[in-house]
Amino acid sequence: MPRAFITGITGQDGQHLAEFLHNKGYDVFGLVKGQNNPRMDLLRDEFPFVQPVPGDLADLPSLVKALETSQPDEVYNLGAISFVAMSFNQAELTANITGLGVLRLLEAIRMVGGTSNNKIRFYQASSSEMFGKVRETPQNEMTPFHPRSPYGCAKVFGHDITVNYRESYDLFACSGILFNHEGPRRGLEFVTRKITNAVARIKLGLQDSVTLGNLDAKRDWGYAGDYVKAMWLMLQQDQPDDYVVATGETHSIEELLALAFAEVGIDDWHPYVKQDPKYFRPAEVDLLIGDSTKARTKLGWAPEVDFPGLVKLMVENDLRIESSRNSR
Ligand code: NAP
Ligand code: F7E
Repeated sequence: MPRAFITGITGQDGQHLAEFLHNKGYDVFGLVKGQNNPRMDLLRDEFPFVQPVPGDLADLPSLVKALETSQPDEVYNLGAISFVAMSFNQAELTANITGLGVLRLLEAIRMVGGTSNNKIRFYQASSSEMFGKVRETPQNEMTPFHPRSPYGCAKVFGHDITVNYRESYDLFACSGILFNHEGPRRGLEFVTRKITNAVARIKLGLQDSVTLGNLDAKRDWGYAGDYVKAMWLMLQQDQPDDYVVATGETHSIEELLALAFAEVGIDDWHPYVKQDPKYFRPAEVDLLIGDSTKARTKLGWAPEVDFPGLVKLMVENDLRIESSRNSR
């Protein structure tokens, strides 16, 4: 059986990828940080097939040990401080985990896999946030980077060091430049889930309104379940390469609000939405839209869930969760 090691196993993508690889017959190992990680229960209950391995992206020896224990054929680096807003307040931590963490894991792979004929295949979770103040629209693999947050800067380092290790040490290292992808497992701090959860709670009479920041931002939002397939496909190719993964459509937060509220029968969302400057960022990424032609032609990848389908999926899930939580 092939063996996969995933950092960020407790996050949204880690959960989808673990499920996907398990269904493909992989032995799945996942890096879990902390001495009493609150998400261990989730792993044990919902993903009993995942073998947890202790460690932290800030700690090289723990990564070496984790690779020695799991002996993976494929390593997926999904672990990161991934919340852009938080990266402005904890920039050094973000640089250390989201940026330097990639370097540590690549070094661990070189140490454990050997420097020549290294068989371990590596996936780096790069991000559309690297395009930031976009130089062209839509963005593809050749578009120059102009990050607008400490998170974006750390991801540029992670991306560049992945390319550099591929070119310097002949590692099979790929970088997936993924645009926003969401779903029922998305953290409540991100705008899509914040909205779908609030809509469910408003419908059930559990809250009156939702307070947001910049409503003008536009994103290319896809479904996380579709995007983890692209990660895996990258590691099945003959040659390592980098790919943009996106839907090619962009939507505003106002469109998201309209769809989410309509899903529960509310035609006018305005009375339920407030704004607070505390949710605005020091610098914004205003318009992201990805050109994933390379992934579509070379990997044969295509998204299956469209934007209205994604919003529906998320609102229905939050209605289910909130009603069962409040009927106990
Ligand atoms: P997420 O839900 O925020 O998950 C982040 C994961 O990183 C969690 O499992 C977290 O563990 C782990 N982590 C944090 N600090 C760590 C550390 N010091 N050592 C080891 N692990 C650590 O993120 P996601 O949405 O699944 O995204 C997965 C990856 O793709 C991230 O690298 C993100 O930056 C990148 N990305 C995401 C998107 C998107 O739209 N979702 C788009 C492009 C790129 P705990 O649970 O223990 O905190
Ligand atoms: O913000 C605006 C906010 O936090 C989206 C991460 O997975 O995708 C994600 O980063 C937009 C921004 O995601 C609120 O200003 C308005 O313009 O949901 P988000 P993100 O910043 O796009 C990229 C690709 C990643 O790589 C990241 O890891 O929504 N916005 N009002 C708000 N955002 C939040 N969170 N909360 C608000 O109240």
